[in-house]
Amino acid sequence: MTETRTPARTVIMDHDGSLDDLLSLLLLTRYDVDLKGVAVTPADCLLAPALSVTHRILDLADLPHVQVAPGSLAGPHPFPMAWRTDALRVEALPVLNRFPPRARTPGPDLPAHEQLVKWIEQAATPLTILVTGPLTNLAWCLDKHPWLEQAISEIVFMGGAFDVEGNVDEPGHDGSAEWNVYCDPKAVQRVFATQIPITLFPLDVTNQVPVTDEFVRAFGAHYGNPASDLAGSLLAMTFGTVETVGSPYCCWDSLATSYLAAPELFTFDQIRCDVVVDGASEGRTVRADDGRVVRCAITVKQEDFYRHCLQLLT
Ligand code: AGV
Ligand code: CA
Repeated sequence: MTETRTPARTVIMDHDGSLDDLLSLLLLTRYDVDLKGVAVTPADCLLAPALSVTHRILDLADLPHVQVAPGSLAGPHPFPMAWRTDALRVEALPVLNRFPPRARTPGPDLPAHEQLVKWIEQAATPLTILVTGPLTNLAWCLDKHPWLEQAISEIVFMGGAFDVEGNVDEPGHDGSAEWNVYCDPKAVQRVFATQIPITLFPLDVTNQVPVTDEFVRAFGAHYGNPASDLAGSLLAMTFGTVETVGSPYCCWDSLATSYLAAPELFTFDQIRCDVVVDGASEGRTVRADDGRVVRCAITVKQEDFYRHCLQLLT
């Protein structure tokens, strides 16, 4: 008798194409999850190369049937262009150009926010939605079709900053916000207004996993393995962030993603929080007694996280 294996979760990913989002997608393809679709939001990326890279990563993982939807909505605060061009360089990496892109069945080509509605409606089991960029698409869905709330069992979101500095360095801003929230604070407010369980990975926990020299170079020992070469290349391209931005590139999104396969790496607290939607602290996440309860990652076993990535990607 053949054994039928039920994947632990059905997942939709909504990413925004930065190096770390792409590493996260690669990680996700190695997990025992049923990946229903991938939305690409033109936030921390240029849409065209980020879409192309998304397809190429799914090809590399032998998942060419997974649907990909191009985002057409963007939050009010665009990401710095110097960051958004990363996907252009990734798209040209030899490891993603070994073969021409695989043939795909032509899809309905709906924009990501509309496709998200379809994916959620079609899902037979409650979904996990992993968001590693702004919450723009998901907020639109929940606003236009509030009943979709019932079909979502968990939102896993990389965003926010509570007891640490933010990473927004823009004129007139006080620096207290994290970029995924700052890009579209009202989207976060809309998602917070639902009853859907949210598991949050703010800078407080992602600061614990900077991209270290040792972590990046460990991929060298596996040279020739495509997934490892891609992961090592994505991570190597993060170098220079300390010199240009003043703080290290961290495994922001990949940390949130790893929770789907390795929740035991984390400790969590239930916290009540809110988001500031205007003024100099726009996009700041704050603790608030009357705020919405989220399950917030507090600590991570750092070395176990790096080991987890290396094991899955080599
Ligand atoms: O704030 C972290 C989010 C994550 O989703 N992104 C990067 C990750 O994809 C924005 C960001 C903050 N600092 C950055 C960022 C940097 N130095 N380069 C590129 N993106
Ligand atoms: Ca991101």
